[in-house]
Amino acid sequence: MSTHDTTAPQLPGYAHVYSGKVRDLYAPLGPDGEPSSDELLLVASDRISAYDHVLSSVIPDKGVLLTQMSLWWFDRFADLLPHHVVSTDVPEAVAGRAVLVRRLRMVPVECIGRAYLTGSGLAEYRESGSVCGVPLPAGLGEASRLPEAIFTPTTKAPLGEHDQPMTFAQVEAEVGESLAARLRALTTAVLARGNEIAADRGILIADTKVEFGIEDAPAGEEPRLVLADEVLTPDSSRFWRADDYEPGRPQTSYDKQYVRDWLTSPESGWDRNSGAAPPPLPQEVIAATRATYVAAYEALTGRTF
Ligand code: Q0Z
Repeated sequence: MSTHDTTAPQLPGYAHVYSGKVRDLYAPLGPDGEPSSDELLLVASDRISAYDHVLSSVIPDKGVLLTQMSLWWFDRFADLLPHHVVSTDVPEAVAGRAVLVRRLRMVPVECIGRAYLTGSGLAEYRESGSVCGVPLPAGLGEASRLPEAIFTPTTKAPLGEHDQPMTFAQVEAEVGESLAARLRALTTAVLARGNEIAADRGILIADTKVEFGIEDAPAGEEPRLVLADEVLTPDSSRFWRADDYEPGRPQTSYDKQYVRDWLTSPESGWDRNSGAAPPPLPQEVIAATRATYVAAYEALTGRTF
């Protein structure tokens, strides 16, 4: 099994549209040879990123594990809102790690929910006592659990640039009051329910990014929101181990801790601040990291991979 091919595959019958850090987007070709304008093929690769770099090593089965996790979550939110998946019948080369989806108009806001305080949210709280305009109680610190899940949206910056925090009023100005209120309610509901389900299975979900598509409704009705992209995976969320949770200090990452620890160890010979590409990962780091994705998938779904 190769652990080094990080390029987007050519897929007969599909036109490559776009590649993100770890996922690739294609448009199915119609009988006329033209790309479809109403469907997309979303492919999760085995690529992994760390410290803002896509690594030259891949994690075998990561794409399948994250895709199957998203599909499992979509079913758990079926009573809240529809999702974008049309079919899991995809080319053999991407079996299990691709979904055919409805092409939607994407909400132009990063919908972030937070259940625990860390990262940029914690930094903002320490400066102002609030995050994205949401006032929080005094005395919170690293990894504190919030009284309830909050909505902390950011701008969608182009690839490579950093997203900026938005207040709720800015989201309202961007998408309208009604849609903004629904985005907030749905983002916090997805995270709150995600944590209710995951807590029984030993996982805490500190925060998450939820992507919504918009579907036009008949005249006079509100446009419909559709759960799109991936949902509550370790790539879109911070997963922590409930067993090791200890507020007051940074928590270890459920999935990427071995990668980060090795990259920042003297053994890697890599300087995070040098701008140089990180070196390939040793086999044992790849295997240990793969095992964390398998463990998260199995703990959540109760299935054996
Ligand atoms: C998702 C992304 C990438 C995978 C656009 N249902 C949809 N309709 C329209 N657009 C999207 C979706 Cl999911 C969409 N992304 C993010 C980028 C690979 C997903 F390169 N961008």
